[in-house]
Amino acid sequence: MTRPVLLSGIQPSGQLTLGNYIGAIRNWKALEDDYDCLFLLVDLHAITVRQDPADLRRRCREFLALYIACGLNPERSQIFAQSQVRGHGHLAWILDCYAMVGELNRMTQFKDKSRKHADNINAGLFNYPVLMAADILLYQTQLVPVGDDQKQHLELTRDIAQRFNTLHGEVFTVPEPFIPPVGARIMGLQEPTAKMSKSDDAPTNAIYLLDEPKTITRKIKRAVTDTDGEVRYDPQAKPGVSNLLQIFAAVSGRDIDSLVNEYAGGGYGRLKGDLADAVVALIEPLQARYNEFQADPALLDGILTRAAENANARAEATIRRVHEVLGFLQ
Ligand code: ATP
Ligand code: LTN
Repeated sequence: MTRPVLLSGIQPSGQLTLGNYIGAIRNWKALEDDYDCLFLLVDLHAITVRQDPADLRRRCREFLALYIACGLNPERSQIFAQSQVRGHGHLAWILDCYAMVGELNRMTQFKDKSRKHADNINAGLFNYPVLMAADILLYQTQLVPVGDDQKQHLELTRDIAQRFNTLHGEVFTVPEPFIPPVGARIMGLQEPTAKMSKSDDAPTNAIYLLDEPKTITRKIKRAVTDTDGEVRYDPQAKPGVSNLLQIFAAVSGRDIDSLVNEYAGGGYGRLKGDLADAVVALIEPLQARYNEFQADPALLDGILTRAAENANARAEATIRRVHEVLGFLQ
């Protein structure tokens, strides 16, 4: 029996956060057995922002080691770098001719990143969602597990696929997003009205998967809350406390109501202390496994190379079909 295809990606930029884990990686693991999975280190996407080459190379291995430490199975799933399969850039060019400038102009990530990197608003940043569409459509993907911020890109991918199929026949599978019901948008600890992000300049705003346990505890204890002292879930009026409750629900598997019942009236101290313990209990074993994998670079490179070979063959099949319907010489 062939399993449906699942694909997702993370940029090898910055350091992986608890937001990446809750919004993306742990859902990949939960779905891994039921799908034929491809997990990309999207290095072509990462260079839309300037990267140091040595750091980029190091991070690709580091992220892979963390994925395996989080429980992904490289024997079963294909984990590789986007740049190892030339078809991504190739299909992105073709799909550029099926994506409208007006559509790309509406992408909120483009607007945010343009504001953040005002000195380098390059064309890659603008075309970023088309490369993401290529990643997905190249493998006839059915399901794409992502955090809430990627929903708009997924909708664009579906529109591009449908537009292409209407003109040229059923070439692409139209993918569905998978957005987790809890934890799809973990906010910053210091700035709880903006999402926790792995390439933020303010390290106390994010919990990194490789932070030392005492650093994690300190960051959670210093997280911004408010002054009314009431443990209640209300993201509008109480973004800080609501974010802590959301993180707690995600890492403990409990629902927010039961946490509110337990901590109501107790002030924020006990909530923060218990949350810090729960996060550390999740992350400590993961770090121990990470250190083992990191000590074996040959193992990591072997995983990437094997997966890239597998993915290349699959990508070629789609590209052949695309060339045929477009009238390119074979
Ligand atoms: P960067 O700051 O480098 O742009 P990022 O932290 O936004 O990075 P991405 O590589 O853009 O991370 O995203 C990887 C995956 O993690 C995506 O599926 C994204 O939706 C998810 N994700 C990122 N941040 C969060 C968050 N704060 N809460 C939930 N999911 C998140
Ligand atoms: N744009 C995504 C990363 C990404 C991705 C993908 C996610 C690139 N290609 C394909 C899912 C499927 C982001 O999180 N910034």
